[in-house]
Amino acid sequence: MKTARTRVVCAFLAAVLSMSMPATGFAAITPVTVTPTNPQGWTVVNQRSDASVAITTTQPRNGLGSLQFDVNFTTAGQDKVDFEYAWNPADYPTRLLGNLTTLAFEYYRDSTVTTVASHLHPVLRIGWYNDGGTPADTSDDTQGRLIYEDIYQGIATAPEDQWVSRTIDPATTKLWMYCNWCTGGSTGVVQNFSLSLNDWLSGQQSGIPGDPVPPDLSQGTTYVWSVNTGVGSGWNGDLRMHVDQIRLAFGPGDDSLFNFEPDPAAEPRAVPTLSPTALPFLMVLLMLPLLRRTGLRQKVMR
Ligand SMILES: [Ca+2]
Ligand SMILES: [Ca+2]
Repeated sequence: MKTARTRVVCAFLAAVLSMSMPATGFAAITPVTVTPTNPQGWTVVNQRSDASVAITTTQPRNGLGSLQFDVNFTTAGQDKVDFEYAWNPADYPTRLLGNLTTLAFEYYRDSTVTTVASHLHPVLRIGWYNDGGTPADTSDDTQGRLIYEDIYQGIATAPEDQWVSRTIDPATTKLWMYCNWCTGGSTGVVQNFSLSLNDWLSGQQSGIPGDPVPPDLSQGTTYVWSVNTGVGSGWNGDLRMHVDQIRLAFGPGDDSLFNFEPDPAAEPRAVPTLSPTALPFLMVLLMLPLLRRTGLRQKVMR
């Protein structure tokens, strides 16, 4: 037969064990954890002297960390840095622009540091590469980026001091194009800010006279070779902004959610918390010695 104290201990242990049970339900996909020592292919690119980017614990999202961009502005044009995951298109032949099913990210704009224009936030870019329909001939190949920004969706002010989730809809979300090497070797912005991904894929598009001429992306094969997020240049002010939860999918078989986190060694040990139901049992346990001593003293004083 159990004593009263045994029953209390058993109840307390049951309460503690119930707190350690995993939560029910599963995420749709398992995130890829990107850390400073295991960056999973991500790296700093296009960094200029006023800007930095690192995984920090300053503004955690989905865990203990996120990607943190800082600009301490001193020199015009030096306020740029990107973080990028790039791959060889030959290794991922099904990562085609036309196969892109999900593109999403979350950003955070910190009002206590940021002085740049109110519409600015970390942008999201995908790198594309078109073979011109002649895989064996590189002379007609072109490449560039498609870029997401709130301002071209009619969002004039980026929210501050909160995480903002954005998902690119291929049919409706506007993406603008930068040509790294477009038709005839032309480079620069294609000034057309009203086209969706589906529009870009539908046929020949153009900017204004004098702009680089993008390829007709309905022709040949257009690979995606990178995903990239970054700040600047030309923003001309200080900033602190964060990014986390970048998701890139080419159908259900190639679906990645990148979660930026500190190295495991930097993670504090989890401190178990007590549920309201367990607290009374713990208090009884802790007070048992005191109760016994108090009872003994009362006996002596009688
Ligand atoms: Ca070619
Ligand atoms: Ca995170």
